[in-house]
Parts: sequence; structure tokens; C-alpha cells
Amino acid sequence: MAQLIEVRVPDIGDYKDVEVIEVAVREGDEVQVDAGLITLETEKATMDVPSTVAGIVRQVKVQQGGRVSQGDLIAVIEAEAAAEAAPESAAKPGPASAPADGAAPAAALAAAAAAPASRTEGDARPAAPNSVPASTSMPGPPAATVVGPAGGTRSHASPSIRRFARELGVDLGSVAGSGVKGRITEQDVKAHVKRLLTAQAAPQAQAAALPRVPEVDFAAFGPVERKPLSRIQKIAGPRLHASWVNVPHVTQFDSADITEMEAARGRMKAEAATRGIKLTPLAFVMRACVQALQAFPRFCAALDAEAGELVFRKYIHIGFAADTPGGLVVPVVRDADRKDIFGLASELAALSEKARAGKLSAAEMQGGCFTISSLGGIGGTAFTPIINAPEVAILGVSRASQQPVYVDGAFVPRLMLPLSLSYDHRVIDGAEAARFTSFLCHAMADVAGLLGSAS
Ligand code: CAO
Repeated sequence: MAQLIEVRVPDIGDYKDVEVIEVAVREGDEVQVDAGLITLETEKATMDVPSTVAGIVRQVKVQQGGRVSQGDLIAVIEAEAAAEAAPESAAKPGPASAPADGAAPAAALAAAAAAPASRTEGDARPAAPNSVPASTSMPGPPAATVVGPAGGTRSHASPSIRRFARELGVDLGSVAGSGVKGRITEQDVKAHVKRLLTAQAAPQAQAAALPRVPEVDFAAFGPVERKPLSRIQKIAGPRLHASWVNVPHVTQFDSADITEMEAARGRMKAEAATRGIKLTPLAFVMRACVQALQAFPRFCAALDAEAGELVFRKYIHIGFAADTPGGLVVPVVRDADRKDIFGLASELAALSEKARAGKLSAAEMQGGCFTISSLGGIGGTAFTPIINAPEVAILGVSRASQQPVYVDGAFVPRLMLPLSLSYDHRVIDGAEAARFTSFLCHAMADVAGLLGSAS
């Protein structure tokens, strides 16, 4: 039959208000006889107070950092009658750790161990040492127990090792014991600390390996003014830096003949305007990217370096860099493969407007597989965009210009769009990148294909 047993602080000599430095059990834990319940520390010794019964801990009455004296209630344990410790088994003498000077506490503890077991009123059976039923009508004096060998339900270690661990700030619960029956040794604690220090040192060593930009006192050369980075810059900066230092970037340059594409856009502008849509080259570029990503799904994948796998996405969400007063943001056009030119143009315009107004939701900037960074409306001939990791490629678009192109034995003026594709060389080979940009150039030259219905 189950019985509630109170386990109390045994005779601990002359000590009073001794600090509880560890509580080794929680409510619901199963404990065995001699398993450490709490660890006490006097100025001379550390001692474990073991359970005198086997059972389930129903209540824990002490807290780490609290103070206890002889007779104070430690825990209430629901014990099977048969599981209660026999007095002789619980009366094994010996402090958990010898006091530093080997004097009084050891004697006190040994005396405590030798004290007779008490019986509780109304209990015909011999009571376990230091145990009384939880009932308040049974106030019997706390019986003696031993401060026996250390060992809690979570970590088994001698008091000296516990003290050693505490001095180093080590949580013994996270240390694997290599001693007999999983006991934690001094070596285990040292090895654990070494591992933690090595792990902490690794990123620092990595950071330290980056050469630092020299700090300059700019004010020494003329007046200066300091302004804080925008919120967006504070968020985007570390991400760009992480991509820059983690991803081996290569940029492939190409130029697409968009003479026919721009002619078609010119013809379509009026119709777009009647629908309230501003048709810019970006919608056409995005449509060409959809076709390229369908043909080269690796550019839409992500690298799981730890698993040594590529994650192929079965959707095509394309982000585009937008320049806003607050800084650079990347709204994402979801399911770009299901939208035609007008659908893409209207979504690009809506997201751009929201971006400039600072009204994009977090969801509208998540889930991208590939990014387009178009500086074409501003200028430039080429640039090297930073990959929006964990994506593996980004297409930079610069300003289109009329260029002489040699066709059928003569130079003819063609509107050429400069493309700059940065890619993660761990995932994409140079040849594949060149095929991708060639594909893009053909797709942009094939106006009928671009205007075809979305998949
Ligand atoms: N070549 C020549 N002209 C171009 C062009 C190109 N590649 N791309 C756009 N244009 C023209 C457009 O046709 C438009 O002219 P019209 O009104 O005569 O048609 C004009 O430039 C302005 O276009 P837009 O900027 O309004 O629209 P968009 O769709 O081209 O671009 C957006 C939208 C949000 C991408 C753009 O406004 C933007 O913010 N670009 C900056 C992106 C950026 O900062 N990238 C860098 C990231 S890394 O720091």
C-alpha cells in the first residue's frame, strides 16, 4: 500500500540554518533509497542528504539557497510500504564528504547515523529513519538518518566533485559521468569545461581571424556629424555581412537583347494604364526568371550544408530589392509562376508602394526562393549583388542602353540589358550559371514566350 513519508533533515551536529546548495529532486521524480535529495554546505563540509525511502516525490519543501536545520521537512515521498528502507540499510555511516579538517562534522554525522530509528504513532511497522507519515497529526520527532554517499536522481557525483563543479559554475546535470554507474568524476567536469570553452572560442577565433578596419578619429580632419543607422539597416546589415562572409559568391555577367521586349512593353502600356497598372521592364524580367527557374530548379533550391543536401522548393516565390527611405527591403511576389505580365506588374507596383510607405508585413518579405535587384531605373552598367542567403542566387539588373550589335555582317543598334547573376558556388557551377544567364537572354528576346499564359 502506498504511504506518504516525510523526510526530514537529520542530526547534523551543532549546525543550524545550513544552506541548501542543491535540490536534486523535483515533484514527480522517482527516488531510490540513498539517492541524494538535497546537498547542504557548512563552512567546513558539503553533505548530501539521501532519501530513506524509495518512491515518488510528492512534495519538495526546500529550495536551493534556502536554509535548514535538523528536523526541517525536506520532502514528502509516496512510498510503497515494502520499498521503505530497512533501518539497518539506511544507517550506513559516513558523511558524504569529510570535512576539511576531518573534525566535528564527521563525528556529528557519524553520531547521527548511529541514532535509532524513530517510530511514528499509529504505525505498527518499524519506521524508516527520519521518516514520518505526512499527516499533521503525527508530529513525531525527526528520526536520524545518514548523510550518505552522494547521488541524486539526475547526476551522481561525490560532494567534493559537486563543490568543484559549483566553483567552476558547471551544471552537473549537463555533464556525462564516466565513473562507476555513471558517476561524475573530476575528469568529467574538466572535460566538460574544456568542451564549452572550445565551443565558445571557435566563433571568436573566426571573428578574430577577420582583419579589422582601422578606427579613425574623423573629427581630427574636420567637422563631423553622427546619425544612427535606420532600423532596416540595422537588421539588413548583419544579414548581408553573414551572406558575404559565409557564401562563396561568383558573379556571372551577360546582356540580353530587349529591343523587341521593350517594343512590346511600349505597345502594352496603354492597355496596362486602363487597368491601372504601370508596366515597367521588371515585370518582364521577373517573367523570364520564372521560366529560367523552372528550367534550372537548382537556382530555386537551398543548401542544407550539415545534412549535405539541397532542398528543392516546389514553389516559385521571387523577391525583389526595393529602395525605400528607410533602407533596402525585399518584398516577395508569391507564386510568381502563376502570374502573367500584368499580374506581376500590378503586384510589383503594389508591393513597391507598400515598401516605400514602410507598410510591408513580415510575411510579405518571407519565403523567397530567388531575388532580383533592379537598379535599371537608376543607372549603372553592372554590379555584384550579394545573395539573399539562404537563397543561392540573385539577379542584378542594370540600365538598358543602345549598343552596337554585329548582325549579319553589320553593326545594328540594339537595346541591351546588362545582367549580373551572383550565385553560391557551393551549389551552382560556373557552367550552369552561364547556361542560366544565356537562357534568361533568350527568354527576354522571345516576347511571345514571355507573354504566354502563366503555368
Ligand atoms: N533599364 C532602363 N530603364 C529602366 C530599367 C532598366 N533596366 N528598369 C526600369 N527602368 C525605367 C522604367 O521603365 C521606368 O521608366 P518609365 O516610367 O519611363 O517606364 C523607370 O525606370 C522607373 O522604374 P521604377 O523604378 O518605377 O520601376 P521598376 O519596376 O523598374 O523598379 C523597384 C521598382 C522597386 C525595383 C525600384 O523602384 C527600386 O527600388 N530599385 C532599386 C533596387 C535596389 O536598391 N537594388 C539594390 C539592392 S543592393 O543594394
